[in-house]
Amino acid sequence: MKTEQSGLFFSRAKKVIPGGVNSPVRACKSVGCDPLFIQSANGCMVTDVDGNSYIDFVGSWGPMILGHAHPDVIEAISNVAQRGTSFGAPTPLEIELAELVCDSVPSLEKVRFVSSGTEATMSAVRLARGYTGRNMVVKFDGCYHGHADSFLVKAGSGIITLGIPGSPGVPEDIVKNTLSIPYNNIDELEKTLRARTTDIACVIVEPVAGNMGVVVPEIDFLQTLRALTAELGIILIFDEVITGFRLALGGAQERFGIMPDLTCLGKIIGGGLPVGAYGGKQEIMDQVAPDGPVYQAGTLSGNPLAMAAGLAMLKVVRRPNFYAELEEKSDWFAGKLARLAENADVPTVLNRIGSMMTCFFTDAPVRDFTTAMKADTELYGRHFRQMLAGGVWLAPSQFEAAFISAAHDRTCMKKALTEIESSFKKISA
Ligand code: KE4
Repeated sequence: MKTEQSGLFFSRAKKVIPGGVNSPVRACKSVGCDPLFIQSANGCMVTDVDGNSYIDFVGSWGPMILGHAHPDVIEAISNVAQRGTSFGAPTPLEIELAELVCDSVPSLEKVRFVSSGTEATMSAVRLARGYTGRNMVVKFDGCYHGHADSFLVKAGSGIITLGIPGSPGVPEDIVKNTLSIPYNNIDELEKTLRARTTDIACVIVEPVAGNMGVVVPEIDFLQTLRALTAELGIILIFDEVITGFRLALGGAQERFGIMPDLTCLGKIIGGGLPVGAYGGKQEIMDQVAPDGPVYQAGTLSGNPLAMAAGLAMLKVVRRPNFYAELEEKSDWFAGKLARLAENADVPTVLNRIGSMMTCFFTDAPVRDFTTAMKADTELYGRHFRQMLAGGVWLAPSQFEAAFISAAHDRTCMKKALTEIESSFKKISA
């Protein structure tokens, strides 16, 4: 596999961009290779600058649920771009997308658009603090909510991928207000919330964790979390940046039937353009400026191109049977993968819900950060490189999710499964 052009671009990039990338996990440091630079993508395929094409299971880390370059999304962006790209003033497109998002996500009465998932979660936590007058935030080990200071405590995604404990530059004064406790541990949750009730503004949770690899909540974890936060007057924030419009039209809260007080969204709602959003009960959202005192702002919030892309994306996922068809193909693929994992010559455990999944290289169930961290990341690196050589693009980290899109068909999924079977054999040798 030729990678000369990617190599040249990487050398050039490192001269002007830290690590040669604009987001650390793209550097492929944990999987023992240099990043490939992408030229184009279409459907379930991405093509690098050396002309190599790959079946894509990263999906831009979640947004590309339709597959790449969906014609409706491209047409919507092109049409709106002809009329200008940003006005710094409200547009009808923002209302249309807000109405569609609120109509789709069960707990949303009002929503505010921002430009990233980090902005969404950061703003939701500020709102919870402003609304309750309390300062403490409870999160869960291995969950990742973006790179705002409050969240860089035992976080997932790039933080565990790079094995960094947190981050320099985050003042002790900030992190002292963040409590991180084990995911799926009801006893610890109840003990923490009851012990610090009057200090805790909110609990923020990935209702399905995607950033320590996929970890599904155990049956009563989310129900207990909702009951306890309601009883104790603590704001419950569902970080659905990954699960929103992924696990169902209404995200994890629809799939599990649990209503948070605030929801954070991102990725899919921008159709591949920079959009985040936070929303929830009108009573809470009306505390946000300019109506309320909780300040949050953004030059490009509600950007017309991003709104158009998000609208085009949501109109497709709202079509009848979209999620039923995505579930069916994901079921088929995960069933085949589970059998390969069971018969693999290497210890593997598959965690999967809907169209998101992670194959952990470990021999014990993965139910939280501690068990996820037992995975053999060196073996995952060998698997990643083997799959890349076979024309399959996986997340360059054991602690991320693989995604199936509407563009993945039986042909490409069968090819990927063949490569997976071959890789399991080769890496165990
Ligand atoms: P962004 O600021 O990256 O748009 O979103 C932050 C975020 C918030 N909440 C959840 C549950 C998330 O998964 C993310 C970002 N996800 C990672 C990958 N899992 C983004 C990839 C990257 O950092 O490059």
